[in-house]
Amino acid sequence: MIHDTVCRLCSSCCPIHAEIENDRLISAWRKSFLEPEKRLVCPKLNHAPDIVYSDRRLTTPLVKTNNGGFREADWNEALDKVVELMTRHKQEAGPQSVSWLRGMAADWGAPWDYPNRLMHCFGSPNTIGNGSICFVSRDFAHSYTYGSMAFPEAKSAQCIIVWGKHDGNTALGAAEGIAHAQANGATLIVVDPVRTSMAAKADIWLQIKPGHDALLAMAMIHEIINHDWCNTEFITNYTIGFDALKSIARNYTPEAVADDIWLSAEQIREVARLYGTTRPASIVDGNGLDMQRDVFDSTRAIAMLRAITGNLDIQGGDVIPQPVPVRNIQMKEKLANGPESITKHYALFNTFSETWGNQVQGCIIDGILDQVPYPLKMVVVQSGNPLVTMADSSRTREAFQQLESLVVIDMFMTETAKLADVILPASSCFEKTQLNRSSIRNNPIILQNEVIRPLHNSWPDWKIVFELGRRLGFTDEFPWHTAEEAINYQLEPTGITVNQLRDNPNGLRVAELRYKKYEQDGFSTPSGHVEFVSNRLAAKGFPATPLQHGMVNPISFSDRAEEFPIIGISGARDIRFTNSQFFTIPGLVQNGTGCCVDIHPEDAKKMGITEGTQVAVETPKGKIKMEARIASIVRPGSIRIAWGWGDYKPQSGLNLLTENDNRSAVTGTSSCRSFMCRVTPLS
Ligand SMILES: Nc1nc2c(c(=O)[nH]1)N[C@H]1C(S)=C(S)[C@@H](COP(=O)(O)OP(=O)(O)OC[C@H]3O[C@@H](n4cnc5c(=O)[nH]c(N)nc54)[C@H](O)[C@@H]3O)O[C@H]1N2
Ligand SMILES: Nc1nc2c(c(=O)[nH]1)N[C@H]1C(S)=C(S)[C@@H](COP(=O)(O)OP(=O)(O)OC[C@H]3O[C@@H](n4cnc5c(=O)[nH]c(N)nc54)[C@H](O)[C@@H]3O)O[C@H]1N2
Ligand code: SF4
Ligand SMILES: [Mo]
Repeated sequence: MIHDTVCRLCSSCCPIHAEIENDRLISAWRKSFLEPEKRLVCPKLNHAPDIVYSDRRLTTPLVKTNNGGFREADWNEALDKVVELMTRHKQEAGPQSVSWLRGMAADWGAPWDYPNRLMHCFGSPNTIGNGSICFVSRDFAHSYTYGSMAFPEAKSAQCIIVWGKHDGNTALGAAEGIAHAQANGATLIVVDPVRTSMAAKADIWLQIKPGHDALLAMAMIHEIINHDWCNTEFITNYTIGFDALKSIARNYTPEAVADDIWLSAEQIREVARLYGTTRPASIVDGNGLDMQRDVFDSTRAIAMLRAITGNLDIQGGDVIPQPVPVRNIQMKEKLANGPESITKHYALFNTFSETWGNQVQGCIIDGILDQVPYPLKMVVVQSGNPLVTMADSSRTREAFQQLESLVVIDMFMTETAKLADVILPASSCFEKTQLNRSSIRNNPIILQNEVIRPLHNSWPDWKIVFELGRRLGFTDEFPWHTAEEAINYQLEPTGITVNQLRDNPNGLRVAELRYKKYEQDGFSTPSGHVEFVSNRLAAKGFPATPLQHGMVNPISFSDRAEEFPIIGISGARDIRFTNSQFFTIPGLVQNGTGCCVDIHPEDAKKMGITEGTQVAVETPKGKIKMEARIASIVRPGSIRIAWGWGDYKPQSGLNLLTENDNRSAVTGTSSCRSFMCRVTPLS
């Protein structure tokens, strides 16, 4: 039988077909608007049965023994133990001493709302996501400019700028849209310090200096205004603060920024001309901006490029979403007059959206190690592997080792799970029904379906949270015994039910697709207009317009460039893996190829390094070992380091090199993307 569902093996949430026989997953493949021979194939999805039926899956709850090992437990005992720990810490140090830390794998829609609801009932404001380094800081920047994150409709664009994104490896549906537009004659511009396969296919590739995107965007804004390529009608009717933007951008002419960003003034002018004069044009911004301290200003400046050219909310431009009016089930009201969140220093970021909440995960480490702003005693880690994926792995490890109580909800025994007091085995994405964020942030709603029953003694995440809620005494707040009941409750305001979604596997729309919604509705900002100047930011002492007060050096350890002369770039999300996942799947790991540092031939020669040499990469924070790959995909003086290997090969964990000390005051983002380092051959 062929079933419809959504793949959640990475955050792209591709709609898929799954072939099931006798409750067993046989194979799965992506749905696509392209003819079969043009479709992109995902190796992770091809290996989905190997992942699901891996003999390394956690099969039953585990409880730590006195000698530091684990013993098997049943769900009753394991959940009672979690309740006992949470209750004890609440009595001793207050409910805020318990935190719920979320990784990316369980999704950010309903599966993010559930633990928020649980923790709010419990009295703790500390459900924390990793959004300060993934997606949410960009969402914040878009939202503070025009009310919500705009979605590139690259598929029907005539000019596309891919800015710090590598969809060919990370979001195959989006990559198909870009390829389709290119085949129809669209111009493709890629802004990336690395010559990715997307950059290789581009009409223009801007090999920008890592972390310096805000300067490029401001120079383009200046150039477009200077040549009158703006959409004057849009600016006059739907924006505020244009004169201020114009005057600040004047400080960032192509000539003024070119050397600092490794580009020529001609290159900047040409890209500004193409983007400024081709309609419709869309900009695909990505995670290359996210892990930079300056992400908020670079993304705002890019957002403003969309606005001055009038590419907002038009077909083939960047579209303002039509969110699905689901019920907010987080029960934040339970926290009224309760303790402040451990991320309280990021007040604007914490409150810019109804549901994102707290996203500065670095605060967890401060709470454990420095008791700042107050002590954390217990963390529940769900669907994340912070020991590998959080910046500054040594400090993160120290913190989790010192932590009094740790619970981990995962499918596999990770570096993080090894430190846990209780491990709860989660079901895979094929074993559970859920409502993902990609569905509710914009129409249509597409349901992720349970296509096989939960394996072994694993439970779906929703069931774990609901059962924990009931055991903590919140029986009224968690009345649901199936995923369907909970989803129907959340969907009630839309009039759509799970059954209807199952009857319409390609999705149901709550609202008809409309462009230029601003003509009727304005933008969801305080002024109702696109805001080139933000009074909300100014009131809190932040730059009202991007780069109003210049830019600090965005690259970590720049003050120690004499000892650490090379720029390290965390990059190369591999199409076979998702962050720290799937390295134990034999068909995907293929003898470990890919665990390497890309070094330019000129640098390699100077350093005495040849293809395959084992090298050490070092920063003031730590050292890792990898193999050298000689490749002119990076500029001399910079290297690209493979991402995600730290669970499988702890000595190759990239975040041993990164820092969490210098964070953006607005979004708490540290620059775990770009840092000064040195490379030495080991043999
Ligand atoms: N230096 C550097 N640091 C980075 C990044 C980088 O590129 N460079 N990337 C950053 C980004 S964008 C992100 S999103 C984070 C990712 O950080 P994490 O979310 O910690 O990353 P993953 O390695 O994907 O960990 C997911 C864990 O969830 C488990 N899992 C999978 N499916 C499920 C499920 O359905 N339920 C449950 N309970 N568990 C499940 C997996 O086994 C895995 O252990 O890392 C960030 N850190
Ligand atoms: N196969 C696979 N797919 C994934 C994931 C995965 O780990 N593997 N992770 C999922 C997750 S959690 C996320 S957030 C998305 C991320 O997906 P993407 O946004 O595509 O993220 P990356 O591939 O990490 O980085 C994008 C590009 O940014 C470039 N870059 C690095 N530094 C800079 C810079 O300073 N400026 C600019 N302009 N570019 C820079 C990198 O070289 C890279 O080519 O992918 C999701 N999908
Ligand atoms: S890109 Fe691959 S792993 Fe990610 S959601 Fe799509 S099919 Fe799944
Ligand atoms: Mo991410």
